[in-house]
Amino acid sequence: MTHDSAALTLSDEVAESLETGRPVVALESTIISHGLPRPRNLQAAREFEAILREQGVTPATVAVLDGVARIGLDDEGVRRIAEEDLAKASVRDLPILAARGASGATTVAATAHLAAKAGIRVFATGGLGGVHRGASETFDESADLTTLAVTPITVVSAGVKSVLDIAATLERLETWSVPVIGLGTTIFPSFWLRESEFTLDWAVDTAEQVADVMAAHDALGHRQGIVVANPIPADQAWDRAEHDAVLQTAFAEAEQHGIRGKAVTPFLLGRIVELSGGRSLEVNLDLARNNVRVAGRIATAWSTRSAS
Ligand code: PSU
Ligand code: MN
Repeated sequence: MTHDSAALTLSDEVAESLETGRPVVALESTIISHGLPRPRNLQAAREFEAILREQGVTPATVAVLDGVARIGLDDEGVRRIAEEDLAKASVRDLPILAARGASGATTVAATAHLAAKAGIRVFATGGLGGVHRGASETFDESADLTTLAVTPITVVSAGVKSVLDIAATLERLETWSVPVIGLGTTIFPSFWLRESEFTLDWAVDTAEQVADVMAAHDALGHRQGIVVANPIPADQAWDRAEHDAVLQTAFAEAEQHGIRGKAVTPFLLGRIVELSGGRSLEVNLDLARNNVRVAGRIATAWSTRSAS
């Protein structure tokens, strides 16, 4: 069976799950190719998929391979996103990769865009991209935000990394009318830490309540994404003092080396892993696994609701 349209190819498993109303969760590939070091990244990509399968949820890892936007990868595809030096592909790169038959790992923006086009409603990532510090001069704001303004998908994220300007990121999400809901908390998490100094207006306690918001959002005809902010459990969070010290050094180095634009996020993530002796990586993996699990529950609640 083929599920090709001009722009997208769904794996058989993903196509069948969507057709029969079974739960599906999209997973991004940039976190694998640029966000986590090799060889741990391959193991992580497989683990994220396995967590969903254990919940009876179909994983749809998204990437562009040889010009084809793939929704759901086979073993070889997962290996490629972990081991090849792929381009970091945001939404604007998609037509270029397609026309050239080239490959790329999709960011939150590109993954959300493609997954929503395929009819997937729930997506798990580590941390959302956002407004970078100094953006009032550099204009560096992730397309993750503008894409969520026009893309109907629920993204589970551990907030945004403390390397970003969190206040500005939350302001932009407000401007674009993207709902932000804390899961069990009104404190916006900051990726490796459970907290930030910013609070949210709304919290829910269960996946079913997230599905209720999704249904109401649809009923109102809203077409934005929804951000579910899922803090890392307290016993898995990074020590704040170490976190602050490592980030300060990584920032200073990015500045010294003149790192700019789309290279900033991968540079900082890589240096933070090195400077923390791998501690930040463990936290990153824990929070991502946690988000995948929660996304699985939301997708299950959503498919149950849609079936009734
Ligand atoms: N957060 C992570 N790891 C990552 C990213 C975010 O914990 O690898 C990636 C995501 O793919 C996100 C992208 O979409 O970084 C944002 O990059 P930029 O700031 O250049 O838009
Ligand atoms: Mn950027």
